[in-house]
This record gives sequence, structure tokens and C-alpha cells, in this order.
Amino acid sequence: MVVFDVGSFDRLVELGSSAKRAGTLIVVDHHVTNEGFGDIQLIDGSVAASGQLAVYLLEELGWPIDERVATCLLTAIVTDTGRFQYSSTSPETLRVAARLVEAGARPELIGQQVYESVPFAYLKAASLVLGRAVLEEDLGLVWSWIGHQDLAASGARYEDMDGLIDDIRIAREAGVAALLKQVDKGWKVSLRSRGDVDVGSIAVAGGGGGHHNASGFTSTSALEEVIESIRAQLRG
Ligand SMILES: [Mn+2]
Repeated sequence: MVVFDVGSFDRLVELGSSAKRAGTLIVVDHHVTNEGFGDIQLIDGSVAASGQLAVYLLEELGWPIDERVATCLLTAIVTDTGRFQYSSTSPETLRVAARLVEAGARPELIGQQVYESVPFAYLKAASLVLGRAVLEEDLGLVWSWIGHQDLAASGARYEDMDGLIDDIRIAREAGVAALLKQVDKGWKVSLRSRGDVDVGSIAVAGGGGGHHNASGFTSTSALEEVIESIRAQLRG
């Protein structure tokens, strides 16, 4: 079994049982926080995207990269780099992306299908979440939350809301953004930052992981306690 872009065994969630049964578990990942699980590791925290490592792997193996494969790989790189906007995006990332475009991947179709394709219900749910966003200027923090009742009220599904953190993080008054999504046993927290603030270490402190500018963790605490733990980390 080969797993991509997974920083720790826990993050496999329901795939964990399959991974345990697999004869050989191969881990392809770029999280600096990767704990080094699995039997064979292709882990490089210096590359911008796990898809970049996948390209190297295919090229090394001499496996063909046709239009379909190139489209999937470019989709992986575009999403993992925040559309080439995270600081980890290097000239080499763009060169790998260029090879995929040469192989037939179409950036405009990926952009439309990934970033411009939400159900109408997303707009309703987003209005609730953005409407209750809180700006804490002293900490440079903007945050909001989405609860089960928002999904019920809007008809949106949990997986429709993945891009919502990007609508929160654009507030210029804040260098750090947090979105708490209600899950069965607490809150799943997405963190984003611009520049110096290391939200990766905040996530690690909360039992999660990720990158300097993009990370996450899950907590069983109450909403206010989760936010207070983030505030405490930001105060240092
Ligand atoms: Mn990644």
C-alpha cells in the first residue's frame, strides 16, 4: 500500500486498518513533522507538495505520464501548494508543474473543478460562518467555526466546506486564521498563517501537525477552550 501526503499514522483514519494489513507500507510525504512510519519512506520536508515527490518517483521508475496522470499529479501539486502561493513553492516546483502541463494537464480545468465548483448550499453555509467570524487584532488572529447545525440549515455537506478557511484567511488585519469544524467528538481545527507565525508548531502542540503556514489538529475540548489554547500559543 502506498500512502501520500500523510504526516502520521493517525491521519490515515479509516485506512489505518488496511495499512496495518498491507505487506509493505510505502509513505510518500513532505510534512516536516512526519513521524517516519511505514516500511519504506520517501519523505522530503523541503519540497512543496507530495505530488512533486510522486512525479520524481514515476520519472525514476520510467513509468509513462499521460494526460490523465499528469492532470491528477498537477491537481495534487496545485492543491498542496495553495495554488503555488505558499512559501514552499520553489522554482523546482514550477518546473515539475511545467513538465505536467507539457504532458497534457490543463491548469484551467483543474482550477475550475477544484476552486470554482461548489454547490449553491456552500454560499449559504459560508454566509453563516463568515458572519460570525471574530477578529482579535491584538493577536493578529481571525477565526470562526462551523457546526452541525450550519450544515443542516444550509444543506451543505461537511466535505463541501474544505475551502472555507481560504475565505477567512484573506482578512488583512490578521496574520493567522483558524477555522473550527465540529466533528463527532469535538473540533477539527484548520490553521493558516502569513509570514513568520509558525502554525505548524501550534498544531503540534494540539496533537496535530502540518506546515509552517498551514496545519491542523483535532481537539475533544469545548470551542472556547480550543480557541484559548490557540491564543495561548500565539502569545508565546
Ligand atoms: Mn501536503
